[in-house]
Amino acid sequence: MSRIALPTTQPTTLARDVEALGPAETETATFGMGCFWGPDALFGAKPGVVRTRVGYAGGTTSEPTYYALGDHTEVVQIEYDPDRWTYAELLDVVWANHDWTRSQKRQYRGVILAHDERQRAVAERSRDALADRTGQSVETAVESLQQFSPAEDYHQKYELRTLPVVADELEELYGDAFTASTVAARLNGFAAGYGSEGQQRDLLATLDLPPTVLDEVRRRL
Ligand code: MHO
Repeated sequence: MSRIALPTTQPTTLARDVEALGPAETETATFGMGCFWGPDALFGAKPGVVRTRVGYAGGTTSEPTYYALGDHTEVVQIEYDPDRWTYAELLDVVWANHDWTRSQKRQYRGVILAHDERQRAVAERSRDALADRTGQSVETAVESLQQFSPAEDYHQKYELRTLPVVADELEELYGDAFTASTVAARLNGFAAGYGSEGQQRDLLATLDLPPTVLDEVRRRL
């Protein structure tokens, strides 16, 4: 399954961003956990998560969009450092952050979309262990990922867009690479209230952004 594609021409800020925050090898995971804005921010704030994006998957219709979703589901796709996260640990975050006891309408259903047989086996084990531990039936599905369609730009890093001064500046700096930026993923998470104060302070100290933008982030965190 393909990685989250980085544009071939990378602005210098992105190169620095990847160097500072990205490992050489990453793995990819895809989860449906309700409206995709929330998990984009939840995972984006976590150290060891290198990139996030939201999109539509889990269905069969071609070229889904927000208003023509077909049988797809809103999902978050994350690229993570396998030295810092196991897939099973990511699944623990998934279970803890959506209601897996209830079946939802298809747009918002809980679904773990495995990228390969190994992920699928780990997900099935994790699901079965959860059911055993709690005595409840797990409504969240485990399936194999067939296709992923990125959502419209205005859904990407949605929480960060509530800080337009910051989102606009980053979009200008990063261009097409905005969604794939680790910095945008982190700030999106921070904007939603995720991440410790120390983590927020440390990241902000490394960013080569205009003082007006940094002030705006600090004011709003
Ligand atoms: N319609 C809901 C969820 C949006 S999510 C991208 C809202 O406006 O909050 O489906």
